[in-house]
Amino acid sequence: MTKLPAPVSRTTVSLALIAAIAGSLLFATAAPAGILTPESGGSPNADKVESLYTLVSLMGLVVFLAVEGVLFWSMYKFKARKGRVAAQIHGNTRLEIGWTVGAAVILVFITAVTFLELPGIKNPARSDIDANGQRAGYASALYASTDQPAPPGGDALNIKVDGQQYVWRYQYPGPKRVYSYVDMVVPVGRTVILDISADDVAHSWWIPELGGKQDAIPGYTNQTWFKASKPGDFGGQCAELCGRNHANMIARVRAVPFEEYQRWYDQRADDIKSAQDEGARQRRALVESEGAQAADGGSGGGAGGASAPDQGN
Ligand SMILES: [Cu+2]
Repeated sequence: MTKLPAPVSRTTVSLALIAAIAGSLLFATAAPAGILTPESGGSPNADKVESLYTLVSLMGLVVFLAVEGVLFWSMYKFKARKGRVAAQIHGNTRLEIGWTVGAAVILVFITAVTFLELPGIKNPARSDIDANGQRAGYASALYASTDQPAPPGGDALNIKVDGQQYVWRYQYPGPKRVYSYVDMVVPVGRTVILDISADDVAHSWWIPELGGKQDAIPGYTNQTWFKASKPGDFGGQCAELCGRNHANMIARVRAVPFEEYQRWYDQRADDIKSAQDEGARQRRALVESEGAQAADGGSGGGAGGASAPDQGN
């Protein structure tokens, strides 16, 4: 008879489980996401999300410590002894009024800070620089109101974000035809408004340090915004399970000084233009050579089969 392996003790299993959970948290670099509070520091809206979160969490912590404190103190102070019967007390008007009012005060506080912070999260902030990279005039401060969707003065860089299985595509405004994939390049200090949509299935735009998530849904356009407050790379990830390659659908926002953005924009426009010219040249050559073959009585499909591929995008 074969001998069965010795049973594993419960302690060993629990220790192994704890080690596995701790290990996966430690080594999944993106998972801690700021560990205690949401990631922030890249854009004013992300900062406001973080401060709102911190305020409410601190409040929760105070309540938690108070409740647990009273619980443990009571457990110690009034612990049962043999033969003792616990006093059966019912209804203490002062206590009941006390914790009802206390809970109401907490809710009022949470409501107040939420309504104070929400406009700064929802409404785009004023651009620091205008479309030419000049420091924006603050003379139009009269337009600043807390509930308007467009940034004060309507001055922003409007980028179209398009989710596709499994890549993000960005279309930039301006006189030239400029688009890019995965990496979005933006000037520091300029409010960026994103028009987010999708081509195929639902995706979700998410760069944690630059603010909240926004769904990318085919046929709909959702908006969100950010204003990079410093140069740097801000990484993100599609936040809606969109298919087998969802995990590879990363995004990155590269915030650069305005002059660098302008250089990148011009260079990118030139690259796209020359790639399209080259594509058009090759298509012409193909059609011509197939035409020549057909004239020679070649057995190839002839011009009928030479449909030029779509030049879009
Ligand atoms: Cu996706």
